[in-house]
Amino acid sequence: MPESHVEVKPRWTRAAVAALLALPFPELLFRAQSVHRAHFDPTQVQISTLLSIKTGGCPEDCGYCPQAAGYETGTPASRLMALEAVLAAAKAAKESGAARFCMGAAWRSPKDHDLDSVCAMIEGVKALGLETCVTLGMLSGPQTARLKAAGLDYYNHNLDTSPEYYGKVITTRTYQDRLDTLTHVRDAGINVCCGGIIGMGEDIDDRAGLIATLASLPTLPQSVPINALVAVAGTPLGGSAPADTIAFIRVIAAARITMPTSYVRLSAGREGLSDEAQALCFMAGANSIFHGERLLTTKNATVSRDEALFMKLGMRAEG
Ligand code: SAM
Ligand code: DTB
Ligand code: SF4
Repeated sequence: MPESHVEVKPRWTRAAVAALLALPFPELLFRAQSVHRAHFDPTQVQISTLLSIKTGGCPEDCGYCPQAAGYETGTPASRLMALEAVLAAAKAAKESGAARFCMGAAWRSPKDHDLDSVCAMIEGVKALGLETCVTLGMLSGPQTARLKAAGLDYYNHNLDTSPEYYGKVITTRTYQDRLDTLTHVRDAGINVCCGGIIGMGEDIDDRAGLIATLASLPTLPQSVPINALVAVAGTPLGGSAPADTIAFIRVIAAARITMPTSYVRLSAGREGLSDEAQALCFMAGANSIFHGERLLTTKNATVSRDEALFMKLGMRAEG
């Protein structure tokens, strides 16, 4: 039987997650904090830094993405970066406190000769004493084996939203394609980083569907990025109103409760959150961030603001 047809028994139903999302906010946060403290030190935050190693010109049509070739977003397409430039960025990230270095490429899926270059980057970044993560689009089984052999620690591949809402955002690859890539990554023994985006016009039921699907994967993703949409002019979702902040924090809390041992990353969209909102995200169970002035193509919260926030909150980088 093909892997994609293996039946998965949900550990969390959509209805159970929807019930969590509908809890009174103090009750939801208490439950999330209780789960968080049973598994993690609530004062510690895992720090990852992103680098776009191949930007723009992507053939996919993800409605949120400034790197899709089909949208006029003013994001110039570039070729794969040179190894030396990637290693210089990784060294700077380490000096700025990152424990993990995440490299992203605007590909539908990597070509085998691209993987030669990416494997050299993984080996070089690891040699600097950093954990490695890449996000390169869809992968086959043999490709995941190559990445594993290069020493890759994490692969990021998001489900983005619920199975039902997905087709309203992306048409060039299916939800099942994404689940299949996640299966290859898991089977290769690479840690899975998989999450989604809030604020794309989805309803509460879609948010519950995303979290229930993530929490029902055959093994929990080790890392769960929860992104708030960064609305980029020129993309189909460029005119979206920001997601309600309390609703966003509710999704973080639901991710924490349903995936107790996973790192939950407060990801894209952090720049637009107040210090108070970020503090509530941490209290709801977020324990990882992207640190550094840029995400892939858009601005992140600044390094100096993060340092000041951690100081005010008495929180610190893990490790
Ligand atoms: N091309 C690869 C792929 O999509 O599989 C890897 C890079 S892609 C940019 C990685 C993830 O970034 C997407 O799956 C999406 O969840 C997130 N992302 C992209 N643009 C975003 C935006 N404008 N706001 C929030 N998250 C975004
Ligand atoms: C993830 O979930 N968020 C990151 C990372 N995985 C690759 C990407 C966010 C991208 C935001 C838009 C941009 O900067 O291009
Ligand atoms: Fe391409 Fe990834 Fe952007 Fe989709 S999210 S358009 S696959 S770079």
